[in-house]
Amino acid sequence: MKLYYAPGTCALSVWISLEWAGADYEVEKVVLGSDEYRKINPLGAVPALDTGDDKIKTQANAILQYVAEKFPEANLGPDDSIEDRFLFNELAAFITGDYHPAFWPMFGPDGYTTSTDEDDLQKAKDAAYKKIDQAATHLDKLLEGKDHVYKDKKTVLEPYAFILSRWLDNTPKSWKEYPNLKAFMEKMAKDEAVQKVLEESEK
Ligand SMILES: N[C@@H](CCC(=O)N[C@@H](CS)C(=O)NCC(=O)O)C(=O)O
Repeated sequence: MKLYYAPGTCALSVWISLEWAGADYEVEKVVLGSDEYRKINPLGAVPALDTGDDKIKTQANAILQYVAEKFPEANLGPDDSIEDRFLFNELAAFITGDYHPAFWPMFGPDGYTTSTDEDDLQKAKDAAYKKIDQAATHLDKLLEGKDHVYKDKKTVLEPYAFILSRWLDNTPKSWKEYPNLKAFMEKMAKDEAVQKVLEESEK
């Protein structure tokens, strides 16, 4: 399979998950939103995963859950009961539906106001910082007294939360200021696959 990525993006969470899963894969760096990449993913966004069939897979949450299911021996998905699967889906929906979009006006404030005035663009970013802090505070609470995002096990949700939380360094409040998140980030930073992906993705 082939993962399309760009440095620093949420696609790195899929890359780390593929490493954790022991998958046979390759990666290709793309230019977000470029005409060439839109031939792969018409939305111009990463991640996209080519699994060899005629439909390229997109959407981080869906791809991460696909990786977990494709490599069951790596045990990176939810436990079996309906309550366990609900909890996993609830966390995944929070990361993909609340946490990730909170950052969008920070990265692209011009998508959130029709004004081109610098002050207005800054206001869009400032509004984002508030939403980001709310979501990061929620994640910090979820991690209270825990080493993992989901229950007491390593899952694909961890690289997802980790990669997005690195973006907090572009806000007025670093991840270091959320105590439980800080411990989680420091744990993840020691992981060999995480280190490998961060290094290779910057080449
Ligand atoms: N809904 C998509 C959003 C993906 C997304 O926003 N990816 C960012 C990088 S983290 C991106 O490619 N942005 C560039 C763009 O949308 O043009 C998903 O969850 O996979």
